[in-house]
Amino acid sequence: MTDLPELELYTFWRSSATFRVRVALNLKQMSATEKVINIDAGEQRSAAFLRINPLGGLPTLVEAGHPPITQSLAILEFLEETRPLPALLPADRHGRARVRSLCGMLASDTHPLITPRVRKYLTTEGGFDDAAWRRWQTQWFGVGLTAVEERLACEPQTGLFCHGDTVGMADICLASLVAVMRVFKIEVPNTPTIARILASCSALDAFAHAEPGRQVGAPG
Ligand SMILES: N[C@@H](CCC(=O)N[C@@H](CS)C(=O)NCC(=O)O)C(=O)O
Repeated sequence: MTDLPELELYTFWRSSATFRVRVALNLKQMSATEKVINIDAGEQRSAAFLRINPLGGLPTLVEAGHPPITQSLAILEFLEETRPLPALLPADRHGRARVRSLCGMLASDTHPLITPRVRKYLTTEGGFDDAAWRRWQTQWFGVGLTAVEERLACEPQTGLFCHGDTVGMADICLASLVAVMRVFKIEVPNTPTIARILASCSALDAFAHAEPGRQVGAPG
């Protein structure tokens, strides 16, 4: 792969946003050297990592000689432009808008509510105990997935995957949310279209190899 840039990916095994990038790299047969930032040990708040990603979030992708790229959706778009095939976005602009909209519902509106920094704030400043945090996670994962299910179930563009019969960015975002729900043992609401699409995703090596439990640092 001499035509491809040398990449480093800052990761943590159970990071949902990092899962997205791993799947995209796998689908595009690209590779990145992983650098583990241990969220459980608070390494994302270290001065060294905050210089790379001032919000202290994973993932971050670095191409030698260029500024770090933060935000998983920006990274997915960067990978798409770096290696266009297989395409993770549809060819038509309405299709691309739909896929980006589904990605936004999952990665921008749902996932941020359950990140470690939100947990830290709610448990130290907001009076949340473990049970309250669990209810919070269940609530916001549930709201996000139910809304996405409503769209996927009734929009004609839905196919074997979120958009047509080809795997793409919306599937990656969908699978990333459910992967972390499984890690935290959060019950997935009854969402049959999502369940069917996730079964198609899980059958692909690109998704299977990105599973949190298979990453460096995952509990045995
Ligand atoms: N919107 C960001 C989310 C980044 C993010 O919050 N990542 C989580 C892991 S999935 C994280 O590193 N959290 C650290 C913290 O909240 O302290 C993205 O899509 O990259």
